[in-house]
Amino acid sequence: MKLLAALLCSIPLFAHVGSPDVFYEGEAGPYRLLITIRPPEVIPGVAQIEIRAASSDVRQVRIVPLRITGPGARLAPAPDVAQPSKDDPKFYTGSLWLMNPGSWQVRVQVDGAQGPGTVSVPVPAASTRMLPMQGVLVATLIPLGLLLFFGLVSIAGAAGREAQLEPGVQPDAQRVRRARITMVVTGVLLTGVVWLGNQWWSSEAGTFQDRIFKPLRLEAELEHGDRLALRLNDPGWLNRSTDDLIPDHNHLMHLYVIRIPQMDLVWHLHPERTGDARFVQSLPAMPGGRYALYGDIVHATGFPETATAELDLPAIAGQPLAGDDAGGAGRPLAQADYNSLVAPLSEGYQMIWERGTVSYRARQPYEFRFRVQDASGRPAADMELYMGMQGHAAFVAADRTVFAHVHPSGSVPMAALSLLPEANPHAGHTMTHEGLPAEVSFPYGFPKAGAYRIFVQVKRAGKVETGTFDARVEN
Ligand SMILES: [Cu+2]
Repeated sequence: MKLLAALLCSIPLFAHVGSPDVFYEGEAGPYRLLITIRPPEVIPGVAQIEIRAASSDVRQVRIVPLRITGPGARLAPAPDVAQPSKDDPKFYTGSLWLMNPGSWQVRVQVDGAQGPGTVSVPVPAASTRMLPMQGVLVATLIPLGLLLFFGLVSIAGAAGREAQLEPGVQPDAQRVRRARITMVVTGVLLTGVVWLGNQWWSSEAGTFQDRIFKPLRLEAELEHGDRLALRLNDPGWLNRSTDDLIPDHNHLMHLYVIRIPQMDLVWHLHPERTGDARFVQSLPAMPGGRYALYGDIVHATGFPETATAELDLPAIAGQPLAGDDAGGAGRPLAQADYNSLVAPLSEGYQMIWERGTVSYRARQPYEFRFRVQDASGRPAADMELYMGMQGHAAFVAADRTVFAHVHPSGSVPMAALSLLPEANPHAGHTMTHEGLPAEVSFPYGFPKAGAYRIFVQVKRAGKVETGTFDARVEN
């Protein structure tokens, strides 16, 4: 029963919501790579790695898993050689065992015409479900078990009845009776053994159940009119704590607030920590309604989590948005336009989705490219960095089973990357505002088919702008 319950609540939830695959785009020395890592659902398990090189001068790609922190971070095992694809020489694949839950990195070492290059991609690993026993195995093992059980009972009976007889002699009534007693006793003993085995199995399953990832819960409540009080509630998972958070582009929590079910209003806020696991956020002016909250945090190990909540709010007079906080709007989901590639921004500016003719399929990595132009179609000249980045994007499934906060370097949190300074010398490198392009791109892949909303945030002329787009994804 426990096993069934574990199967039913088997949506992977850590590091974003329902979007476990890791997408990273960046440089390994002189080589630009798009890396996709699909962590296993069960740890220990095998992660699938896909690497696409932008240039064709890559000769060999080697991959190796390491812990992000602790002694394991320095003791690299021998790397595996990733296999180049037969059809596409720029595409490499490999698989790696992740032996323990927690914060891992996949180190990618590239060799090619321009010399060596290395990059490390953080990968959170956690068992998100218990694997069921395969049907074929059950169908094979149960008859075999029954055969053994009754085989042993009948062997015991035959031994009691005929073992001491000369060949050809019929057993007398006493021997037959003794044989029946032996069979009953054997049956009882074997039942006991099977029961003990089942106890052992259940206890092992229980231990494993404790290791299954349990997401942080977010408790949210409105106080003093427009102050949102948040608390991270740890249901207990391994040795996780809530007092080890590290800042991700200067904020301990990135909170998306989305009006539901229409997803027509979105805010990207940064609550202040007031104590262990406690945060507060002054809310901006908001209409009354139901809101979904997605709070991104990163632990000191580099392990990211998204704590979620939903709550009903009354109309809020609110405070003006300050600092890095920003808000945006889009059309209600009921009027979602899956062909629209233009989102209006302020002052007549527009955000253009350079989508091309691609039709999206689940579990494929794509480059999502957006361009900002002025009213006359010229590229925006006054783009700025928003929290050190050219842009921030949130991919949200219309049914809210998926939420992913993605940056131009991918779905990996910057805070986790900054824990790997030697392997990622450029990750902490802040770009300047000068000559920032009017274009931003995000590597990401939808985890499953369905309707999605994409909120893209960029900063222009001192103001954060939000472009809202819709995408339909096929299997
Ligand atoms: Cu962001």
